[in-house]
Amino acid sequence: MLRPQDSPTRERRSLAGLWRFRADADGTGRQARWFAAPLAEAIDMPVPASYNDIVPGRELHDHVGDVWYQTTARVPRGWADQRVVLRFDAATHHATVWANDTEVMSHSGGYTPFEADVTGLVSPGEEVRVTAVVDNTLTWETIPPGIVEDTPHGKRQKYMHDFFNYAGLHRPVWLYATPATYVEDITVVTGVDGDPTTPGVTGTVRYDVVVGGADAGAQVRVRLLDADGGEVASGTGASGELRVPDAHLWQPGEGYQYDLVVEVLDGDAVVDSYLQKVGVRTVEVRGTDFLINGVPFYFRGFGMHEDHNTRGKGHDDAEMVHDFELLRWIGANSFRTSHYPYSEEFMDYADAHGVVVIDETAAVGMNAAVAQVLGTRIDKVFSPEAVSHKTREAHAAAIRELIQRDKNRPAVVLWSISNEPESHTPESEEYFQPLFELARELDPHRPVGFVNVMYSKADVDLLVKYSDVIMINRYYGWYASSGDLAAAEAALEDELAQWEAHGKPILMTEYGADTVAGLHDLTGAMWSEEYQGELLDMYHRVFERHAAMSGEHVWNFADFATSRGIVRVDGNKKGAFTRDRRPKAAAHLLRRRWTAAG
Ligand code: GCB
Repeated sequence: MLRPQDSPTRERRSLAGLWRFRADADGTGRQARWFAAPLAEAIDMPVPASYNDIVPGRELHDHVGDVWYQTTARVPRGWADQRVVLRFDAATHHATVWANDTEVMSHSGGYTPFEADVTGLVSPGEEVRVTAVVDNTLTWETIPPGIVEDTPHGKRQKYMHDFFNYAGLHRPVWLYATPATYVEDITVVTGVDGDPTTPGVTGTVRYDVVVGGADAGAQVRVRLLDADGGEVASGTGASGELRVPDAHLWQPGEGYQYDLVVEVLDGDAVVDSYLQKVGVRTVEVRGTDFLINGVPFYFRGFGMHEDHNTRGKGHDDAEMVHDFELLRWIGANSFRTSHYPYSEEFMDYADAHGVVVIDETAAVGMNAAVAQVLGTRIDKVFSPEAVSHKTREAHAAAIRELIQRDKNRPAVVLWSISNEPESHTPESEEYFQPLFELARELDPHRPVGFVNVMYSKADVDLLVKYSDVIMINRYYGWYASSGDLAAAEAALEDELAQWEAHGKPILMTEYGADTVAGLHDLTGAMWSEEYQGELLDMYHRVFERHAAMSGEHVWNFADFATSRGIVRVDGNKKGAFTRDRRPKAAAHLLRRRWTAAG
């Protein structure tokens, strides 16, 4: 699904701002048709933002079930004879949307966009009332999964992952207009002719355009412009390959992008025009090397979270640019979108600035042992009563929607289809094998993997054989060999040697220690800033002894909110930065290490 944009033939109107909002704890709003009138007893709610922390008190923070959002927007006068689309960049986790009194769409999956053609329901120059009911419930049939308990005190949401279940309209909402015949989809695949490390190499841009609407057979023209606006290649027809002599490659640290101007023609007249950014680069796994443009790439950075005070997972440009500036300051060259697809704004920024991304679905929490640590007991995760074939259908949809959304992004070099599932049982293998196949079929051009958990080590894991790279999260010195860095070092050493035997690149996708900013100790006490630094130093020492190591992503970029429980004090404290982005001592340590390397 293409992102809305302004172009010579297109316009968009943001519906960001204060919406009317009402929680619907009893779930009566649908029957009572709350969409059919101005929302009664409503409060103001900012969009985009998570609703949970906007109002003091437990009620909204812990709400389970439906909430209602409503706004009115005036459809621009100039949109007569246009196709008008209503688009939500995300609604967490399920939403049904009405334009005036008419239901126009429903969607499940909290981190990917959805849209509906509302042309027949709106009039240029008139107002349209947009209502969305958003349900934050997680069940065994959702991604991520969860369990709702009906208690005498109300519904309680349990989940098996370690970040707070922020919900609502986290990302922008748009009304946009296209001509009746329009560019519906674009797929680009880039490459180079010959050895990408040769100066002056010729780049290739394979493109496929889908035209939608009144005249789906209309003629297509494409032009590739360099960053100065000069035309470097052009073509006609819905599919083809452009050649770019002396290509300026997209590379880590330098997000050089070409503009692919895709035009739908009626004779000589341009009917629709869409600008697709294109970064020419190659990605390949060869032996234990992860190559970008033929050069071994070592991932330095973090598993992150979309997580901020007050707005929760709500997108905000200032917070986004600040987070990227902190990544730059610390010398990071990459991050993982742990544990769900991030906003398209965030991904655009990574593309534009050459920050490499491991792009992850929201399939997190399929693990009884991890659930136990976080306080939820599950007997058998991969079973008809828990993660079943129905969960897999939702998981497949999550993979499809992620790849569809991010397939053209140069920054994305690797898909992660799940974080820390149980991966040592025949049931987990049976569940995952078709999902690996699906991801490869959807994108034959990028490596695919999953993130392995410490409870499914090399001697028992059944899934790494389906992965192009080995991504592992390890907490020696924290959850295992707690506080004992000598034992932790030996165990880590031993494990890396075992993984190395697979002959694939190894990425440490998580390692770290909870650390209370300002807590200092000279006796090796856990939770202190000194311990976090000693633990990171120990890991780095071990990494340097293993040639297959292809990357280090510290857990986490910043402290973040989690559900309540006895293992978290005011959230997860493994950040190099605090939640309000102040550096802990570890941030300076990482900066020294990573800026020296890069
Ligand atoms: C993990 C998970 C991550 C947690 C982290 C922790 O393995 O992947 O979501 O937050 O450990 O701190 O426990």
